[in-house]
Amino acid sequence: MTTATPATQNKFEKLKSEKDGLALKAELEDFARIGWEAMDETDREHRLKWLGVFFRPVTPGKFMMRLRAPSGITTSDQLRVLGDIIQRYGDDGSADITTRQSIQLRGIRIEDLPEIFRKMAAVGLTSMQSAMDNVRNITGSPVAGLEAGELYDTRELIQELQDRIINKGDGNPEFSNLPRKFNIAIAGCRDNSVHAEINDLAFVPAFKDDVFGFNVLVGGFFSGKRCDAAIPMNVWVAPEEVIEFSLSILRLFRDNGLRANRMKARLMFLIDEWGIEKFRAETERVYGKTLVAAAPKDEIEWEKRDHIGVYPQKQAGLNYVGLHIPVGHLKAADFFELARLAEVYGSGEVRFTVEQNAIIPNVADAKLPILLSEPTLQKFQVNPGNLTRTVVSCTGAQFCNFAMIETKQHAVSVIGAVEAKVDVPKPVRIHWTGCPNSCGQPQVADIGLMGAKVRKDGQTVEAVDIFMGGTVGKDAKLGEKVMKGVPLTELDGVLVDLLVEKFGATATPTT
Ligand code: SRM
Ligand code: SF4
Repeated sequence: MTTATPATQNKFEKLKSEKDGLALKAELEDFARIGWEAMDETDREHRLKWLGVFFRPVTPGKFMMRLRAPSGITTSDQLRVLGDIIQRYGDDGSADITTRQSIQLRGIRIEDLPEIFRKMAAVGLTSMQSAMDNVRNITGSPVAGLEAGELYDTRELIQELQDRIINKGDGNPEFSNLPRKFNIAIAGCRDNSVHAEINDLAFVPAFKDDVFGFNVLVGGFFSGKRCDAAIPMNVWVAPEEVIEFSLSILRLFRDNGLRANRMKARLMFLIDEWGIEKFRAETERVYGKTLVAAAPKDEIEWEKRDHIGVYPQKQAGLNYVGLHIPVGHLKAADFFELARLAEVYGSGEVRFTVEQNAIIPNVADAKLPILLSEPTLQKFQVNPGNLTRTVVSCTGAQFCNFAMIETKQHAVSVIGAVEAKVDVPKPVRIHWTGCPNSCGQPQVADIGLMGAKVRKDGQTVEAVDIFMGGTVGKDAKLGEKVMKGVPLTELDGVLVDLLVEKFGATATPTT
């Protein structure tokens, strides 16, 4: 491991070397007893994140919990437990679907943590190692195993990889001290619904000599200082090699990744330092087997889809139904309702997407009309407007202290106002993110909005920088900043103009 001497270690390397975040597992009962104010500050504000629990400076004492949901898959039992956990916090209790297909709970009190962990474990839920210098939720197609045109059902692979990385939820010290966060995506469909190219390690479908496998991309990341799409590593792996190969990359990163400066600790900086040839050779050394050169072509051929609406599955007579969840926000009652719908109409499963929406799989043809007439589908629609349906938003200022602006409520109100003014012929993907950290992925959107502050009439006001040109799936490319500092009060007008000029929108006829 490339370690600095204690005197030159940055704050995070120091706190990690003093005590592993996983050690807090054994201290939860103590924390519950003494309360958050009496806790050691470093444990409370940093190390708890190894268990997926975040102190929120914006709402001190009300913690956030980030779960893991490999491929975005959950069950009705799990959703009921999540609803139950937040219900007791009244107005403080809420949740959000994240841009990595997972769930974050809010309002959590430290005194309840031991019981919460017990309840979650009983239904197979974990938040282990979901934050800080760990591997984040592993993304995969939300319609894996359902989609007629899929090339490979990635569900088991993703679950097994997660199990190996976090030791089935017990925590795994082998991977609890990476130089920085690490994102993995495994795509088995032709539409790249996982945004493979923005992950540190991504597997995209590719045939080598007619055998199915994956081409490997490495180094993709977004940060406040730099954003890069992942680059090809010139490696092809068969499905059965994905896990050991991924663990080898993690070991390589753990032992060689740059640690002195956190702004330069993501995988891409190691690739920069070594060059991709050396990076490949070193991976081969750690993997212990000869790596196979990439297949000539990635099988990413379809336009990006949002999975909202009703779609026939490959299983005859069954459908998956994608529900639009406005900015991914859920209350306790919504969890209970999604669980009920999934049990009554489907197979008890609900899946989440990187667009912060939900899918109910396995709905029989005969049950479809009744499901579609459920009152909940007025709120979580299957056919929202072309702008509303694609809005994605990060947490923003309501809970995130990095935020320059409030995002989720603005996203709903601004897009609602714009949609009332124009008709757009097809969905335009609009992503909001509260600051340059880019959790809302503005660089993959048709129109990306990044929080900023500007001076207007002598006052500092909330604004956005506008990004355009992001494409995902076929010919993926990161969007670029095209406008700076548009005050939120002027944004609907600016968006209307952009939609008319670039996306064929027309003014809504007035009656
Ligand atoms: Fe993120 C930090 C929320 C996806 C890049 N992100 C944060 C923190 C933890 C900051 C904080 O402590 O307040 C945010 C928590 C706010 C809160 O209370 O919710 C936060 N990030 C999120 C989520 C919840 C946004 C959302 O509304 O969905 C997403 C959780 C995903 C998950 O389930 O794990 C989330 N964050 C992302 C993504 C998108 C992705 O992974 O596809 C990115 C860009 C991709 C990447 O990481 O390469 C992203 N978040 C960051 C960064 C910049 C990373 C860097 O290398 O500098 C930070 C800042 C940091 O880590 O120091 C950050
Ligand atoms: Fe917070 Fe910024 Fe991430 Fe939004 S983009 S959740 S404001 S860190």
